[in-house]
Amino acid sequence: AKRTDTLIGILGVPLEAGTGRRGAAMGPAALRVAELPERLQALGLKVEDFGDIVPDGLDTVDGLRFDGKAHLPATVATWVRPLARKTREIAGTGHTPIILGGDHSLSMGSVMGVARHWQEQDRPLFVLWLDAHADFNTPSISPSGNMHGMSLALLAGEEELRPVFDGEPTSFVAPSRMCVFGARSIDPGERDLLKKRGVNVVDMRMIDEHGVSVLIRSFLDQVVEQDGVLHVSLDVDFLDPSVAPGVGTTVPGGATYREAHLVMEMLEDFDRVVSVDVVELNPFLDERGRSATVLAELVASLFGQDVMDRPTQAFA
Ligand code: B3U
Ligand code: MN
Ligand code: MN
Repeated sequence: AKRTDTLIGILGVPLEAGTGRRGAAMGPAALRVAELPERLQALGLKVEDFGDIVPDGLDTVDGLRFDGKAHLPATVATWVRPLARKTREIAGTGHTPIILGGDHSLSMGSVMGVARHWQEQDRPLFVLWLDAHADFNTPSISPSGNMHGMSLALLAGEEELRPVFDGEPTSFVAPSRMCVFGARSIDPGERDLLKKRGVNVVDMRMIDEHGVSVLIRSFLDQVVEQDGVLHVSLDVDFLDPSVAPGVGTTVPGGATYREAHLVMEMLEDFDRVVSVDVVELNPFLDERGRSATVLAELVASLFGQDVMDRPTQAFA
């Protein structure tokens, strides 16, 4: 189904300070080389590319250290603060933001921005976190200290992470409105915290038993019941490494090419996706652009690329 009235706003975030490994800063460039914007244009969408975001100066985040328990938190803050402002602005002008990463710590900014926008509109925002990991650590429980493993915890409002936004509240998405989908690597402390906060976690065992379609549908039904809107955060490692090898932390047993496309197609039918992040692509580790191309195809699928132009399924 074509959606010619959708106005897309693309924004690159060449951030890699949230990972233990370099290369993700080349992600936005690789996704543009894979013609992600052109693929959406070819579907009839209006696409505006806002280029790459410029971080604030390090002097603006003095003293952000988390007692040495997090790796480069000040640098991450210099990116996610302006990103929150910019994403809110892009959403405010009626664009559907598509944020090209960059590591997953960027979602601290992108989701903060869109969450504030939708709060002004009195629409509950839900978050679908397509990822091998839950990214629900805090500095005191993280085994690695890497900030990309903490973004969802910040968005759920964990007090400990508030300094990233200079003490501002970060609880704009209720944990019950978050769904981690595709999980297969969760740290012990992280697992306890997820349970305590009541985040929905769909792991690979559930996907094997029930299939992606039933599980995605039951989450989307909740969004519809509460008349909400949906942010989709797509981590490359949601996919199996054989499909998308271009990522720093490969975890075996991920989603297949077909499962991932089915999720995207269901999201397109659903028609309530208001913003998207594509994160963790590491072109330095990719094989001849394969992963970048798969991601560009998946985003096209999410915005209406299909084989038969079938009528949209009924989502009441
Ligand atoms: N949970 C681990 C591993 C990890 C999280 N996200 C990624 N890796 N990409 C951590 O470092 O917090
Ligand atoms: Mn992630
Ligand atoms: Mn991950």
